[in-house]
Amino acid sequence: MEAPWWASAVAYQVYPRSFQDSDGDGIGDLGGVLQRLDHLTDLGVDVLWLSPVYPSPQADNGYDISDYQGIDPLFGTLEQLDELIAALHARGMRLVMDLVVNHTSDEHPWFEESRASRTSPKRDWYWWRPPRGGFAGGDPGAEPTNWQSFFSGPVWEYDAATGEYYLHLFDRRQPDLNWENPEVREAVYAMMRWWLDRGVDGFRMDVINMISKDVAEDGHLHDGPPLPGSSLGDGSASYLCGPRIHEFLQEMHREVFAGRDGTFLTVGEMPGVTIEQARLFTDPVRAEVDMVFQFEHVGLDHQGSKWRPVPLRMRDLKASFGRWQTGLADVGWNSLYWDNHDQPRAVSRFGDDSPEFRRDSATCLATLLHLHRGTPYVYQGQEIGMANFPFASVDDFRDVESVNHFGAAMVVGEDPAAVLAAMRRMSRDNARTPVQWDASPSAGFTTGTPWLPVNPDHVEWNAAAQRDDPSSVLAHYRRLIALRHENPVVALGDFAMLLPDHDDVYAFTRSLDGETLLVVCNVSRRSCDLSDLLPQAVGAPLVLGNLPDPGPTLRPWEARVLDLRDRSVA
Ligand code: TEU
Repeated sequence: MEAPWWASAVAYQVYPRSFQDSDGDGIGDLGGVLQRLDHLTDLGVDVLWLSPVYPSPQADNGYDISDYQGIDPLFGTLEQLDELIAALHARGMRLVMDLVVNHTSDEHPWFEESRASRTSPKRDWYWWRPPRGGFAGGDPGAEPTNWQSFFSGPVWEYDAATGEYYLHLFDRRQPDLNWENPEVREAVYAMMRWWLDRGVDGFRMDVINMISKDVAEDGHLHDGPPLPGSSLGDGSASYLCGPRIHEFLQEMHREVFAGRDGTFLTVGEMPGVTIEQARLFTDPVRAEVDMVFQFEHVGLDHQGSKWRPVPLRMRDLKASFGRWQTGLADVGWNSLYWDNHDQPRAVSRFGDDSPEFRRDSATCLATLLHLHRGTPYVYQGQEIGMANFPFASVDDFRDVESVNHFGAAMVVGEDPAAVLAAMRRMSRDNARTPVQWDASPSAGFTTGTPWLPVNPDHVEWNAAAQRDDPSSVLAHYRRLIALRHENPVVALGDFAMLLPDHDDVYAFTRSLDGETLLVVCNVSRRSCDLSDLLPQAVGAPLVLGNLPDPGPTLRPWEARVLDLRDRSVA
């Protein structure tokens, strides 16, 4: 079968709030995205994934949508979105919109109608349940199930007016839609068709593997195993890849994409998805989604909860990436990412953001990731080596996940300093500080006061300083993206992991039609002699590297892509 276009494509994620402000209100917007398109062209990316710009009360920065078919005035107008579609297409890029349909905002008219009364025609569009038997509504323990929300506390919110609870896997202001109801599904598909008719090229589907819940015929939802040290439980078995998930995605594909002219991209964001499930989701003959966003590798540096970070062991990362490469080798497709708007900055998390190694570790991590099989996603600012923010106090955080977590941790008597330390390391706000365009006081992001402070390191780390510097992180990303476009081995080659147990060196080969690339990355501060470890690497022609003058010693955070073909011929 012919390789799909996205096998050699690279996507770039824009989190509009923090990308570029065009009207001085301190919040990024569509006008700002339009101003910065040259940056994307210069990088050479193929796809822009735009995080939500729809009308929203912004309880979760737009992942709480109150109107699926509009643009929030905070971000601009529908005309500007049309302009963006046209401008991207003119530059040969595609636009992928965020599709957030596991839940809406509590201010969406659908939910307002649903909560109005128990007999509302839209009552069943959401998950309403009576208090647990023997309990009065609102009492502790009266929640219909014991599930813990992703954003702390129970997933159920009591509505005194109608005497029932509604389900929200995320914040209480993000009620879950009931996908069991065919009217809900039809409304979502109609909305998706409306966006495709406007010219968008696909969707990144937010937590799409959570839309099917395991519900008994009588409507009962099941408690999950208790979480240690909590009165709540883990409900994930009831909502991750639930019983009808494949049916729903196949139906969506049929109703929205089948028979439509054009090339589209569908990306399923799927926390907790297994390789076996991912194969099913992305097997082209099943017609569900093109690729998954999976979370295994970003779960290796914490235990149980993201707020309990532990050091990453390189062999665990290799084992995880290796399993996914092998598991989707014949069938299916994966996304490749370190960073996104929910993750701390990779150079601080997996690399080394000390002045000595920041540039080298940023380019090393980039090389490692981009040489895997899958579609790489570059998150805004990653391409200039942006790092975590030096948060001083709990008042510096804006993200609902962090703010809720701190509140919940204080209620159960955790040590504030320890909680703050974990938040500094793991908070999503690390990813959300403004993009550092230049060295000016607001980094070229805004003429006003940025909604989240600009990282003070922007005086040194910014796009303007890197644009014409061939040794910059930015220039390195440009080369990696070009390499995927030019070299079919990078896009399609078979993957083989080398040295699975080595703590400092991450190495693998990619092979296609007699050509082999050897990728060798030193993911540590220690130098390493290659002659014994990987003799085939010594003297092999360099396709791409992140340090000048490669010799027999692999320097700290050095990355090399080597061509083994010439050697086997010689
Ligand atoms: O995130 C899904 C998700 O499960 C996690 O990444 C979660 O946001 C959190 O970081 C876990 O610690 C998606 C969006 O990407 C995220 O921004 C939204 O907040 C969330 O869904 C709800 O829409």
